Amino acid sequence: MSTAGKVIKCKAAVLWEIKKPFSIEEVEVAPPKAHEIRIKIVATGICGSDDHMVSGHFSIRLPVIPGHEAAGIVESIGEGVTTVKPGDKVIPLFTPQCGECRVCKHPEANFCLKNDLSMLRGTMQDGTTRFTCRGKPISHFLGTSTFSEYTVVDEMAVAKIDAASPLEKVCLLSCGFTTGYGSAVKVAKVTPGSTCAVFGLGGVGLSVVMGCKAAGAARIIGVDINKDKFKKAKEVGATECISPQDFKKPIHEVLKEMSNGGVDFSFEAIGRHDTMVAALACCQEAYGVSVIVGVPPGSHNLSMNPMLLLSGRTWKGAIFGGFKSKDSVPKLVDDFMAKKFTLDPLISHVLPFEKINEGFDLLHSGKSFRTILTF
Ligand code: CND
Ligand code: ZN
Ligand code: ZN
Repeated sequence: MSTAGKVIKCKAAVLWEIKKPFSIEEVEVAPPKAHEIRIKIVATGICGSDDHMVSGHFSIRLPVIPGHEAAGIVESIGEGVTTVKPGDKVIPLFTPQCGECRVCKHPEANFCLKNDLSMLRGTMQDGTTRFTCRGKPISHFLGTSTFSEYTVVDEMAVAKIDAASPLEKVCLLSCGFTTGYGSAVKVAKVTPGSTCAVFGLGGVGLSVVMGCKAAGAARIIGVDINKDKFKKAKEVGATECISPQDFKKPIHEVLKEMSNGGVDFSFEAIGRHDTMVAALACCQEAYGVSVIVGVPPGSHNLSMNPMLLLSGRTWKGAIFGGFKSKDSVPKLVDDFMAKKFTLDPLISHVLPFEKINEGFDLLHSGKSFRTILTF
């Protein structure tokens, strides 16, 4: 029996209070309105940004259904949807591509003005929600809310992908891999023979390492306080790994010494102010490029010495690896299917969706790179 046009009751992980475990609830998911799509989520990854939601760094109204890294199958479409049909394999996009705003029309930029990361409204584009639970409306997360068996997304935030793609792997192209890889190849534009430093070797940082390697970097220095991350980082391309805790000197000085005066490219994939400044300071003072990938805590300001930039360094940041989402994700899936890169090293754990809290425990204890939850 078709579910199109009807409310679907299904399970979802609802965050009722910050810093508390998720509760698996039965939620009601309303049918998609015009230009919206309802998706059956097949697999969803746990990203550091979902954890920022749990820790209270995103001021989205609670209760909320987080999750922004997933892949699934279109269940039904709203009026006027033309780019997908029921049964299509799709990836939800936490950075949409409306195609019409000045950012979408800019040849390089990708942070579409219709994104929900700036305003954190926690709603669909029309300002309302499609989820209810125990009679209460539930907020959306970055327009995706993939910690639910079914979710509703705007058409501008969905990419149709190859029907043969394995959803439990390509879900990583919905955030972690794309964000890290693009930060290296597209945002920093890492050059062959260069030296790179990557701060943070979680799922995003490992993907930065993979991007640096693909771009032909000669040296890739991984930096993490958890040495258990080093083996995997070396497997995917890091040539050396160091822990700041093993040195008396500040880590940026250690890296400058290791690289004869500063690395060519540095990346912060942790989300801390001190490491963002250290990553900036460790790159070569006249031409080094440093990219902020990690999401900082809340909306606090950081202080830095402007001399770090006056000498010639470039400091950048990017969401979703600088990729225009709806255009790029299908191509990245094609590249994955053509074996141009692999996602297996990123997947450390696969758990049934109901074990989502265990997945977050693995992230907190530093044991996982990416945990994929399957429905
Ligand atoms: P994850 O928690 O897996 O990795 C973080 C890594 O940093 C871990 O290996 C830690 O051991 C390490 N670390 C923590 N503190 C320090 C420190 N002081 N010095 C050195 N290493 C440290 O997270 P993830 O890889 O999923 O995400 C990383 C960041 O990327 C996080 O801030 C997340 O919010 C952000 C991100 C950004 C974007 C984007 O579009 N820019 C998209 N998704 C996630
Ligand atoms: Zn746009
Ligand atoms: Zn993410």
